[in-house]
Amino acid sequence: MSRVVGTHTCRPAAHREAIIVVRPVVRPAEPIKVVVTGAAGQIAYSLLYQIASGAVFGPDQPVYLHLLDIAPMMGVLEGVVMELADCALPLLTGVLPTANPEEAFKDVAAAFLVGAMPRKEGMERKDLLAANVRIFKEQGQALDKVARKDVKILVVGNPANTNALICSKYAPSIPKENFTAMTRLDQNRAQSQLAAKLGVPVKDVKNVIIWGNHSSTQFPDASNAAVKIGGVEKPVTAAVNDDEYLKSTFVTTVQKRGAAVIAARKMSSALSAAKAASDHMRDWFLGTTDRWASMGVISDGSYGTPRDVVFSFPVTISGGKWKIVEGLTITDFARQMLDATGKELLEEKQDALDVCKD
Ligand code: NAX
Repeated sequence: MSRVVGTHTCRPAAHREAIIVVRPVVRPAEPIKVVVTGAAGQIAYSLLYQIASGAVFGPDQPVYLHLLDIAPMMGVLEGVVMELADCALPLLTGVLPTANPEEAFKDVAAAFLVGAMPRKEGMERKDLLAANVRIFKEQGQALDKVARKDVKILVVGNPANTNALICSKYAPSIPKENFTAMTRLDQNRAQSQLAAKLGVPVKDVKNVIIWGNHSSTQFPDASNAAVKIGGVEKPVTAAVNDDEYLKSTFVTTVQKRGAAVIAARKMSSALSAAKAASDHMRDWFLGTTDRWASMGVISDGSYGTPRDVVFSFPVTISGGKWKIVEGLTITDFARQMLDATGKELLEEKQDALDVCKD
């Protein structure tokens, strides 16, 4: 359908005729329901604004926010709801704060699963995994029951990859491809490190890959990355021209960046984590352009990785579907790194399955 929105007669008098300007009628999009868990926490505090302002689903897509946190945090959450109202955001059509997962996940099209138990002093990695895996089992069951079957789920809460796997296992009616884990913060960190090293704007570096687990075994890999210098695109490896740096300092800086932020800020990354979550979901909904994105996705065994763990791969996305980038060369060094992070994911998976048996 179209409608005439105006006429004008700007040609010389001799040729004067009405030019009819016809524009299609653009109906306002229906709001989509989007849930954020851990909504009273620090990542959500930055993330909610980005979602509600249009940075994730586009400037024409209204959103209805569902905010899930635990019962003791409902007072804090009330303050977050007040602040969202005070932002007077045109795309935000409503907010539902709740401590009930089934209410929170009802009919959602996108889920940011941020909420998790933080690591407390003296807590072993295994204890943290046990506590959080139980949360993601319960949330998987609730998603299975009440969410849209095409819901796109991003797990941020740690251990993100294994939480995503467990969540998927307990939501069998939702395709496995719809459960992803966040390694975009690691990708953004890696891209930023390379841009600084080469003295170029961050946008001029692309296709850095994060392989494997969002943990200290992740493999930040610059071997397929490209950089634009003086308008010409060239491999990052050639531009850096320092193999040792790319295999050691670059890798460990990215792996340990989260700890460095904690040491400086006395709190974990939140602003950058929220930005990365936005980037991940925006690319998933709206598509990647000329560059790859790294996402934890269910492994099909590509590149000799273990199947059926949530492993971070480079992907391209179109029409809301991700696809692992194929045909990359895996060097001996990369092989070792991929095997180490794959082994850790298999161990985490086994630990998580043991917890779920209880
Ligand atoms: P905060 O402790 O500030 O917030 C977490 C929120 O989750 C709290 O409000 C808490 O009440 C809530 N919560 C706990 N259990 C819940 C449940 N069962 N249902 C709903 N809400 C629940 O942590 P924040 O800094 O926001 O970090 C959140 C998670 O992100 C942590 O697990 C953290 O380790 C993880 N991160 C993951 C990153 C990634 O790249 N994948 C990077 C940043 C971050 O470290």
